[in-house]
Amino acid sequence: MADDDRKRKSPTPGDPSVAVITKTKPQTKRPNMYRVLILNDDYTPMEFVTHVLERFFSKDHEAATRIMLHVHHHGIGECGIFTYEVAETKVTQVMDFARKHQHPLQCVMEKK
Ligand code: TYC
Repeated sequence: MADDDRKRKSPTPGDPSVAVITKTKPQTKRPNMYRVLILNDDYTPMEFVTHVLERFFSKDHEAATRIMLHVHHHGIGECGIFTYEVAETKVTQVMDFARKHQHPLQCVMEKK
């Protein structure tokens, strides 16, 4: 090959004179987040709801009482925001716990 040709041609893969720079894309994708909500009803005792918020959502007694009263007055309220699997687990835990104690408390998740 003529010298002029070699300069114009793309370097051959594997040519030890060629440095390969691998650009890694920063992984900045945030996961989808889900709101876990509890619904008001006429039968579940207030103390039970407060206990649920302390037990499954790590709220202190004051925060749990505030959320419970918000739900009591407004019909619905937020327990927390989680990734899909965590939100799903919380909903199942609350529903199982309410059923076990024969309370009609409802807990749902919604995409943010
Ligand atoms: N409304 C219920 C009562 O008066 C209390 C309650 C609060 C129930 C919040 C559910 O998510 C709830 N006993």
